[in-house]
Amino acid sequence: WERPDGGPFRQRLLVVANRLPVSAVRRGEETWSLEMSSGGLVSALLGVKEFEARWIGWAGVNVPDEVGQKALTKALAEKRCIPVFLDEEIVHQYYNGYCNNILWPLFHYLGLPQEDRLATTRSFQSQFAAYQKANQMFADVVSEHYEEGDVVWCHDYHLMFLPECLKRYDRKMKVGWFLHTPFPSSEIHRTLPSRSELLRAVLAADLVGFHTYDYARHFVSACTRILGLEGTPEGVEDQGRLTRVAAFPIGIDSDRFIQALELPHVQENIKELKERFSGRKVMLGVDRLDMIKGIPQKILAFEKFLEENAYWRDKVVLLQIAVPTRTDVPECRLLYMLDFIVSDLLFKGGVKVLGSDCFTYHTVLDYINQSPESLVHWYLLDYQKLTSQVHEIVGRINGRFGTLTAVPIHHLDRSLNFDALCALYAVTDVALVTSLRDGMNLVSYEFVACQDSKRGVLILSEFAGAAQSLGAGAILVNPWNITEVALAIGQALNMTAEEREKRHRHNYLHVTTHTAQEWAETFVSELNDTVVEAQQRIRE
Ligand code: ADQ
Repeated sequence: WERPDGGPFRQRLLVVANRLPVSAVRRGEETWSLEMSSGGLVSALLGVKEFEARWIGWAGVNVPDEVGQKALTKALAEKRCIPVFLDEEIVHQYYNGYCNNILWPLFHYLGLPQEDRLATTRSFQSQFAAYQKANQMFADVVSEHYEEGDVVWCHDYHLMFLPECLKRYDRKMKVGWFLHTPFPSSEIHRTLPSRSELLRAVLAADLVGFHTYDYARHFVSACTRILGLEGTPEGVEDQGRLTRVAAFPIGIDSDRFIQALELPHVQENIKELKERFSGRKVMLGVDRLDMIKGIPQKILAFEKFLEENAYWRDKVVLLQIAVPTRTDVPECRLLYMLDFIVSDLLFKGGVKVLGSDCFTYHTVLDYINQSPESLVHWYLLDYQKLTSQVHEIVGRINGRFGTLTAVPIHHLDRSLNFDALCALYAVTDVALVTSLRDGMNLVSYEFVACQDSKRGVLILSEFAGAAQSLGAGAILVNPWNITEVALAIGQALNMTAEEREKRHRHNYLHVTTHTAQEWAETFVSELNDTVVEAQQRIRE
């Protein structure tokens, strides 16, 4: 492995995440087209100059045939990516099931499957087994490519078992694990049936990282309360072996945003947006359409603000950009299954009217539980419910406060390209980030990076990790309290230029100095140091 400038790299780094940073589309039996995605993790690692990084992960497609697998492996190698091939059944049980239906809601304080999701609780064991199996499949691929001295960095809640699998393969492997979501209070974690196994598996890592000190503290408490281990200021100790636990708050590649604003077509776009919304203050929400992002609550707070502030009704517009998420199981497949289930119920006379109220989940659920189609997961329904709920609220508010020429809310169910996103951030007066829980929330960072000429106001949920870094410059809110958020909107719109300047300076300094590259460098060098210290301790 060599650097593009010909010099030697300090070290090889194997980054293991559930998804590779590329989308793969099959064009022929042996032909694949690949597109690199540009998430925070990708740009963070691109900026890490000292390490030669390889990605290991699932390409997001089912490739059952050997010819296709070989061709995809070859194409991915050019992008420094190594695929893990997961079949459909494993993806359903491990990814849709255990990761997204159990761990994701639990880690965001939405609890374990509730009453109308009991079917998933019953299939918990098989999902957990699939989770362990999938983690072992990732470990097998890592071990094929691992060379002594490599650093292996595992990412996120999908791969909590990976550190244990890797250490079983080679005890001397340098293994770090980082969680991108919150780690919940130990009182929440202890409700998880597989609570101990997961904690022990993570503790096999040398270094365990979180976005905030709170999450790190919660993890240590879970280990002390649930496993009875000893928590120290350094981490968790088990029979003389220390697993280091620490906070590594992620950042963004702020220069990329700042430089994009200088591009002529972005400047042109900014000009168009300013003309389009002239005479109105622009409020912006950019989120993946996910339960944790608090989109309905945000829109209801905006409605309350309009209700109580008639003066602002024709002077403010909310742009809500919500990119659909977790669409890995095609909607048509889900609809087909539901159609199949409902027709069968109708046939049996189980459901009389198919209105939303009469379409009782309990009845359908019992059916699903006995049916071979039980792979339908309720979280998918939750995501669909969320989409229609948001559409309904937006429609109502626009009907209520809109005029023939303007509506108060523009809601888009789609993703924007990077340049368009930067232009939007730059013309925004008030950004609304009202996540109900969020590991960090990079949208708040991106907004701040693009605001150096406008000095807009950030309204930020106190339940986003970013509240700990941008709290002093933002207006912090409890997103569940719609009245409080409505008041914050008024405060932001009426804020003096002097106050905005002061708050913006604080946040801008933070965002431009605590970058994604710095985050990645710090984690990897801390991991190296941790391993060296552990070896010294053993020698002593
Ligand atoms: P996410 O939940 O995806 O990440 P976030 O940190 O806000 O949340 O990052 C979202 C990214 O997607 C941002 O870069 C944003 O620009 C982009 N994005 C969102 N909606 C978009 C849209 N409509 N169009 C275009 N781009 C859009 C998880 C955790 C977070 C944590 C990150 C990183 O849930 O809490 O901050 O990982 O660790």
